[in-house]
Amino acid sequence: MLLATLKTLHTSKKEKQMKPTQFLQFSEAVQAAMDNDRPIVALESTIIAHGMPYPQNVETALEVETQVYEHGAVPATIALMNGQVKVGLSHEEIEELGKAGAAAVKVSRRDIPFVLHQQKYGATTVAATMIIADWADIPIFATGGIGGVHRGAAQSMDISADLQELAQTKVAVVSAGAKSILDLPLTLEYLETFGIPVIGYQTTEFPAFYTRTSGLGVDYTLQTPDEIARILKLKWELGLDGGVLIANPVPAAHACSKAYMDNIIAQAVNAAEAQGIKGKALTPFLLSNIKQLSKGKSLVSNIQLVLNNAKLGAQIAVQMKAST
Ligand code: PSU
Ligand code: MN
Repeated sequence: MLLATLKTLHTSKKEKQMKPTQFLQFSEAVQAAMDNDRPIVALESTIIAHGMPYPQNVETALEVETQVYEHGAVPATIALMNGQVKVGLSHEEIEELGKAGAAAVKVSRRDIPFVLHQQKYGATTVAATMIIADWADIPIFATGGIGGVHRGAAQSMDISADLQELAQTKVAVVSAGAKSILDLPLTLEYLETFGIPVIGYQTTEFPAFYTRTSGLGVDYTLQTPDEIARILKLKWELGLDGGVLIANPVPAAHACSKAYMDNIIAQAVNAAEAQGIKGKALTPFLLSNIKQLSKGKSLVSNIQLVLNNAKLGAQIAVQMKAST
């Protein structure tokens, strides 16, 4: 009886570990990297369709891919297109998605089967990109900023599904922290509650996207991609599944001033409140308002920090393969 129960438990655990690889459509470059056991960095597509205007979104997405290549890894931009889960996009596909912009569905965990079934363009958020990267066995993912606990969440309960995904999915996300459109102290509390380690890369402070500092700490400060790679491996070898947040501050030369961004973010948050913007529309609304209010100034920082994260992501992915 006990043995039967144990066997059932064992099987169900095994079944849980089975990944739906039959749904994955790898680009040639990503397939070749997989076949040759080369390092790969996953990249998201909401940042392309909803995070930046055309054509800078496409230019940035392509530069990000170049950055990953230049640091020894292969980029795998993830999106849903024509009923397929794409792991790695061609330049033409990146262009299509960038042009589609807000017409592409913003896809988080709950949206994946619907958008596949409807054969729509789906731009994957941090949460959905983590899920698909995990299906494809890609443990490193680079982006700009993650979603988090929104200001006023005690009333609205608006907490990004990105945080819950970090709690359960075995992927390390390289970001420049989070924008202060969010309640950053509550975001860090949530990460702590769900056991998600926050690593500061060469920083003791949690960066706030446009700025290198936030006045808030990180759990651990690490100095090299090699050290990060070793600790990620150790965490997962110990069976401590779930994600890790790697916080990489925007390069100093491209950081915005805190006072300037605080003022713009406050205006954007007020506009959202006045117009009653809620749910999945809130983050894109805030992002596009900030862009307009800063007259493109914030976009320069945004592009540079994403490139910087792509570089670190590639360096960590290379070390993950090197230290086996
Ligand atoms: N924050 C940014 N830029 C972004 C996003 C968040 O600074 O592009 C995008 C990411 O794709 C993130 C998503 O996963 O928004 C979070 O949306 P929500 O808050 O609705 O979960
Ligand atoms: Mn939300």
